Amino acid sequence: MTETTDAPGYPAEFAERYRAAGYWRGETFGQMLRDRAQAHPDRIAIVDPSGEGRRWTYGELDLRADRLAAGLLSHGIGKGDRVVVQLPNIAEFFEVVFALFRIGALPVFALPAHRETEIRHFCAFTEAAAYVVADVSEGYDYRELASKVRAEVPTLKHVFVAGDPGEHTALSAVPTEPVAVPDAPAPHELAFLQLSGGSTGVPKLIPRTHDDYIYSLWGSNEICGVDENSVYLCALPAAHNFPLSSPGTLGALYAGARVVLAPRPSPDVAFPLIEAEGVTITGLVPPLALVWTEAAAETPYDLSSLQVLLVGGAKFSEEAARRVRPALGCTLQQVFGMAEGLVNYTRLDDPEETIVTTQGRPISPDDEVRVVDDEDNDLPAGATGHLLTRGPYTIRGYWRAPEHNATAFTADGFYRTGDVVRRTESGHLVVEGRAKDQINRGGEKVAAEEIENHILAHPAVHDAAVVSMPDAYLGERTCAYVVLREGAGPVKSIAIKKFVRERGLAAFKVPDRVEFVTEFPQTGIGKVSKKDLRAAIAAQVAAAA
Ligand code: J2J
Repeated sequence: MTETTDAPGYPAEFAERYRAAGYWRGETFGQMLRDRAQAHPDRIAIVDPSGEGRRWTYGELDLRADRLAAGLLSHGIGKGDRVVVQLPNIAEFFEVVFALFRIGALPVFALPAHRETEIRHFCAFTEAAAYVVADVSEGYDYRELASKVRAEVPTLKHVFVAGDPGEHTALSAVPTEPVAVPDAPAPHELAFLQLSGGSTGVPKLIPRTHDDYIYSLWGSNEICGVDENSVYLCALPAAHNFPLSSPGTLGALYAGARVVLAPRPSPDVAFPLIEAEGVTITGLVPPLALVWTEAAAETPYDLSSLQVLLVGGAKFSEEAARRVRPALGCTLQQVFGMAEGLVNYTRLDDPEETIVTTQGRPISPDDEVRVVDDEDNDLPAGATGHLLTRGPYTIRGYWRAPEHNATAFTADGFYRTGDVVRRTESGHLVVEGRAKDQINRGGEKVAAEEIENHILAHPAVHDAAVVSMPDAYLGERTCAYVVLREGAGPVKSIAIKKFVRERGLAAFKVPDRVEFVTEFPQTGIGKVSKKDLRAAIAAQVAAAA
């Protein structure tokens, strides 16, 4: 068992099976980078066009990770310590995470969009020893955010800043001469904590091991055709599980390929990089894939190197999917994945109909997939129901969340994905809906309960219910239904939005629309009927269109 008090591990019989089957290769991230650097030190690993532009070879990335690892150790950061990493798509992201991997400290992957409330929670809940940020990115000063959080979280001893450190410590001042790492992590141990999209009041943390995550990388590489000649463009935020691992930047590094970092995913930034670097593969969420297919028609840039476009994170409509190959001249690969584990891909040689109408099939022959009814009974082939899964890279429980784990997983260890799917005869999954109380805003996940709690803190609010509303561009946006307190004066929707924003949340969580009502529709058992609210706002949106 890899069981710890922090996170339920894989039962011994499963771990043995996954090792025997060759899925778990007994590698760690730290050693993996060392092996690649020794095999081909002069090959380019990371291209970062920001600033002056940087091109780090595998040898350089390896040495930087070693030096930073030594510096972090000298700052008292060591095995098992948590370090919240909130960096944009810059080369330092990889220097930092590989340094942490090497010493066995656990990166906690925050997104650049996260703000004070989220970062405070990640730092406090994980009792983080350090927080790593960029100085200023996209006009936002992360050093100020760090100062606030540091004042509030006693365990947080260090803030390291890529760039001008202000009152904190410059990341560039940390590296020292490489040292032998005491107690280097073992393959079955935790490598990092990833964030869940979540449906609960605060985001849950996902504990991933070296063994399990590395399997998802090389498994993805095989399915997506990533090898040492590939060039992966990281257009989405690097910390997100999709661009990190499906096959993502870490998959590309595993293959000895080249990673190109796009500071933003828009065509005006990404297309020139595709031409200049000969990008062969990249991943996008559906709204961006639509923007790219439209922009490709008029672009002066040569996109002919692009072989594969992965699209996932939210449902890609069949109509949009059909446009990819004609517009971009590459193969579409739909990917339906989750930071908790299971990742499905359409295969490169699947018939075009399968590619445009399904969300793929699992990476592993040992990914167990069940489609069940509300009582966990298996449904007949082809029926639509809840997706449960267990397998060699799917977690058995969230980090420090025993109560939540009791319901988020079945007694025999299947993860309840909250997704509603149908399985085709070929074993491909079609995502038909969602049972979890979450809004999927073009791939960005918003937990309804989290936003409801923030709205409820408003003094004039009696009750709040957040639901999805259809949106032509993002697929879904958020609509907050609000019941005001009796006697509360008039409140405008803009005031509710401003209130939520000022509570220090990622901008994508601010409700797109606020509707005031005097009461909520009820279900038979007296709960708020979100189904009715969704139907009501969908009708209103349709009528206005
Ligand atoms: C419909 N819903 C999808 C799809 C994810 C690869 C790709 C995506 C993620 C990801 C990831 C979907 N169609 N193609 O981690 O490695 C929704 C489902 C799922 C949830 C997971 C990866 N692809 N989804 O999106 O942890 O609801 O991971 O359960 O952010 O996104 O969200 P997340």
